[in-house]
Amino acid sequence: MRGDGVIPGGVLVARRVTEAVAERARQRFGAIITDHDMTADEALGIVAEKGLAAVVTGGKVRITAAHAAKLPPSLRIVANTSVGHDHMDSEAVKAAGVVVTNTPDVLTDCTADLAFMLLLNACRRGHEYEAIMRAGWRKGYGFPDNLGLQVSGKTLGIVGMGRIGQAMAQRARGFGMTVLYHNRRRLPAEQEAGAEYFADLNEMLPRCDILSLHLPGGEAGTLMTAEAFARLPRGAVFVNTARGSLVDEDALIEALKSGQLFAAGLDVFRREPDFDLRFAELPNVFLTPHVASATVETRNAMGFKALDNVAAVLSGKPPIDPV
Ligand code: 8YV
Repeated sequence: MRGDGVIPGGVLVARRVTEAVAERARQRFGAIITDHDMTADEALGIVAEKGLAAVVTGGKVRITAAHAAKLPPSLRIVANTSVGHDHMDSEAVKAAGVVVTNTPDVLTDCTADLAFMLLLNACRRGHEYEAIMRAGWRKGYGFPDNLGLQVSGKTLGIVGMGRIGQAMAQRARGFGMTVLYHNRRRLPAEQEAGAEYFADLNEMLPRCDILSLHLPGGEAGTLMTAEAFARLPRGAVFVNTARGSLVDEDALIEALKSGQLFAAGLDVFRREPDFDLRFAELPNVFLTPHVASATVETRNAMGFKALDNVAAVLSGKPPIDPV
């Protein structure tokens, strides 16, 4: 640090991270570690004040085009600790000559694991059964009561067959499921692994017993409209670990109330954390608070990957995970 407090090449960790990630940031960069999730104004203010070169960010550091127009001249990289970066205007920041990176791959398995947990709980009424037990059970249920839907052998439609979509397909094959997918482009046969490709989502929807979203938010806009939900077979199940922005939540709630959907498993919402409380009133929805990547192993790996990108850029190398 210079006498005037400037830290040339310095690093700011602008979101709360695990102790292992904080320790590595201190060791490698002598980084400034925040004790609270910063806003973009706060983080960029510190970068400017201290002449820092890198900021490690998360979903709450919503860097906009307005911020990108006046980024601190010392800043060289914005390293997200997430694979999604729809919380910031990455194109504007890149256009300002600053590298933007994310953390693909390291969260693929945990996200697919949680997506499958949502799928199983939605089909097998996990929330309702759990509520019955926590209320003491005490009332026996008869042979035809409280029945769920079988998962094994059903047809799963995957929207977005990237790393996480393919990991979801792999888990579905373990359950003897037929896998269909819609994607911007068809995958090579070895990656398809027998999954059936649909260039047109509307052609795939009527074939899906269960539909799961695995595409980035942002450019796709609101994909799951009332029309899209209506194209699913009556009694289908819907799963979302991608982004709430992909879904018309009024249409989803209506489909769940009308029985068009048997159930849904949701980890992401249009507004977070102040999600639409109408979901909490529905018995046939299994809900989690955007925790698909929330495991010790994965959150450490996401943080370490962000720091690896910082190290690469600050040592004049190309970023490892440029967006
Ligand atoms: C993050 C995610 O935990 O990586 C992503 O895109 O949605 C999650 O893994 C979330 O963005 C919070 O940072």
